[in-house]
Amino acid sequence: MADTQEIVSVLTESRVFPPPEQFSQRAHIRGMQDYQRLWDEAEKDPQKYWGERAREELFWKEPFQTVLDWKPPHARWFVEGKTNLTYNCLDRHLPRLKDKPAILFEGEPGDRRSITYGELSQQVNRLANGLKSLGVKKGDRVGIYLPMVPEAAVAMLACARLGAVHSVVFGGFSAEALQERMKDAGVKVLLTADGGWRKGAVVPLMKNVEAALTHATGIEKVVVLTRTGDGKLPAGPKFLAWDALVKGQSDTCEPEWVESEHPLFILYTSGSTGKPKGVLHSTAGYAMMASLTTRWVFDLREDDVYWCTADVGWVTGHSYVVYGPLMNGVTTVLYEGAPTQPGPDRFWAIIERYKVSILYTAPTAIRAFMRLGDGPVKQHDLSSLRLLGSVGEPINPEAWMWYRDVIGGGRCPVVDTWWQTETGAIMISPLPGATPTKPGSATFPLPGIHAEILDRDGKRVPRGQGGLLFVTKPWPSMLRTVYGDPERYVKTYFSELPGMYFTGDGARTDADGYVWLMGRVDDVVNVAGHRLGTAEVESALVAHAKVAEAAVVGRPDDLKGTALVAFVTLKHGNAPSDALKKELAAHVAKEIGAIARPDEIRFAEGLPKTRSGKIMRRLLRDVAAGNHSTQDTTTLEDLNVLAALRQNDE
Ligand code: 6R9
Repeated sequence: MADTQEIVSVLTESRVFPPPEQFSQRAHIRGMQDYQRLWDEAEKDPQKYWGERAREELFWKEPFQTVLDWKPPHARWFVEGKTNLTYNCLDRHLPRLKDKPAILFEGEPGDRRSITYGELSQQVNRLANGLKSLGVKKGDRVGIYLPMVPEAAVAMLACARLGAVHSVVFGGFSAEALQERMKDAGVKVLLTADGGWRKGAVVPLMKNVEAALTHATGIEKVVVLTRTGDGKLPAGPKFLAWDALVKGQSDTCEPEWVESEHPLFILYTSGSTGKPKGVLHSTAGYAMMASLTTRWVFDLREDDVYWCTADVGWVTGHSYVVYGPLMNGVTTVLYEGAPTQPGPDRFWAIIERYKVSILYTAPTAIRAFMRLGDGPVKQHDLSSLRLLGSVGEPINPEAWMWYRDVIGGGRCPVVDTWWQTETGAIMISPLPGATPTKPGSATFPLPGIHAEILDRDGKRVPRGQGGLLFVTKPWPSMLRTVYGDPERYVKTYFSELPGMYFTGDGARTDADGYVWLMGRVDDVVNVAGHRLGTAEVESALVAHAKVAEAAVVGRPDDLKGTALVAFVTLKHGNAPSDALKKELAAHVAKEIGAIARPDEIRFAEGLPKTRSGKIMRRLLRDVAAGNHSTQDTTTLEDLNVLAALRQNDE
C-alpha cells in the first residue's frame, strides 16, 4: 500500500521525459506511431498478431495451426506446434555465437567466470544427460535450490531440454518452505549446493536440504554442487556430487521436442491464503513473450551487456536473467551476493567492470542506494549504461528521478515494468524508443495486452479514478493453472469478474491515460520487492507454542516499500516481553525465511473482529501506520479492542 503522501505526489506528478532522440532513432520501436500501429494490428486480429510474433520469436520443430483455443478461463496457445526452449536459448545461436559470452558471472567473494554460448551449451547437455541417467524424463519435476551461480541457469536449461518441469526455490527460503514446495510439486530430483555466499557469510543450503529431508518429500536424489565448502557429501545413497554426475557425460543431448502447452516450470508465489500457490507456466507462449518483451522493453541489441539483478528464485530471474536474454543471444550478467558487499559500490563496480549497458533492478534497491548518497556511484564510470529498468513494486517519483539522474547520468530512459509471476512476462511498460515516461508510472500496456482498470461490477473507471487492475483477454504467457489445485486457479484469478484475470493490484489512469499502480488490494504485501502473503506469516506465528492469534499487516516504509507489522495475542500464562518478540521473529524466519521476519511485533489483548469473527485487517493497517482511522467501524465486534491497540501505540 502506498502511503497518502506518496499518492499525493504521484497524483501531482507532471514531469514528462520523451525518449532521447538518439535512442529513438536506433530503437526497435520508434515513436508512439510504431506503438500505435502494433496496438491496432493486435486489436484488429489478435490471432494473426500473436501468431506472427510466435513464428518470428521461436524456432518451431513442428508448426502450430491454431493460435488460440480459449475456453474461459483456460487457454491453449499455438496448439499443434512443437518446440524446445533450450534449443531456442542455445542451439539456434550456434555456431555463430559459439565464442560469445552468454554469462558473465561474479561471485560475492570476487571469483569470476565468463561462459560462452558454446560452453554453456556443453554444460547444459552434460547435466541433461546426467539427469537422464538418474531416470528424469519428460514431465518429471526437478527442484532447484541453488545460489545465484551459473549452474542455476544450467540446471533450468537442462530441465527444459528434457521436457522436465523445474521448480526453483529461492535460496533465502527456509527448510520448511523448501520441504512444503518440493512435496507439493512432487519433485523427484533436487539440484542444490553446499551453500552460497551472502553478506560475507555462507547460506547453509545443504543443511536446509537435510532438514527438509527429515520430512516426507518424495525426493529420490539430491545432486550437490560444491560452492562454499570442501565437497564432502552428507552420508547416504540419496546424495550425489554434481561433478560426479556430469563427469564423462556426452556434451550432446537431443532436445525433447515438446508440445507448446507442455509445462515448463512451477514457481511458488504468495497469495492471500496461508499456502503458497504453484504457478504453472507452459512452454511456447511463455517463451515467446519472454523473448519478445526482453527485446522490445530493453530495446536489446546483440552487443548489449545486460544485467538483471534478480535472483533466479523469482520469476524475474526466470524470464529476465535466464530465458529472455539467452533467447535473444545477448550477454547476461549474474552476480551471486548482496548489493553492498564488501562495500556500498559493488553494483557500480560490476557495471564498470563488464561495461553493462542495460540495468534492470528493483525500487527497494534503488532507495537503499539513494540513502547511501551519490558518493559510491561517483567512484565508477557508468558511461556504458544506456537503459535502466525497474520492477517488483511501485517506484516512487523521487527514486525514479535519482535512478535516472545519478545512475543513468540523465541520458538513459527508465522503464518501469509492471508484471507478475502469473503473467510470465512484462505487461505494462514504456517502450524506451517510443513512450514518453513519467516518474512513477508504468505508462501503457504492451500491444495486445488488455490491462484495464475496472470497478467491482466490471465497469471501466473514469480517468483519474482508482480501480482494480484486470487483464480482460488471454495472453500467451499467462499462467495455465495452480499446480495440483485447478479450482484455486479459477477461484483466485477468474472469480472477481468471470472470465477476466484479476491481478490483485489497484491502479488508476491519469488524464493522459498513463497507468499508475497503487499496490496490492488483497492480503499480499510487497516487502522489499518480495511478495509475501500476510496469511503465511500469520500461520507461522500461530504455529509457535505461545501464540494464540496473530494478524499481520503492511505498513508503508521508506526503504522496503512495505514493512511487516504483526499483532499477536498470547496464550494464557505467557507474558509479553522483548525477548519473546525476538523469539517470535526468529521463529518466522525459520519457518519461512528471513524475508518474512516481521519488522515490528505488537502484543495485544485481543484483535479487532467483525461479528462473524473475521479479523479486521484494514483497521490494523491504520493502527500500524499510525493513522487515525476514518474507516467504518460499525461491524467491529468490540470497540474497546481497537482503543486498547491505539493506546499501546502511545
Ligand atoms: C515481476 C514480479 C507481482 C506484484 C504485482 C505488483 C508488484 C511488480 C511492479 C509492481 C508496481 C511495478 N509489482 N512490478 N507494482 N509497479 N513495476 O515482481 O512478480 O513477485 O509475482 O510480484 O509485484 O503488486 O502484483 P511477483
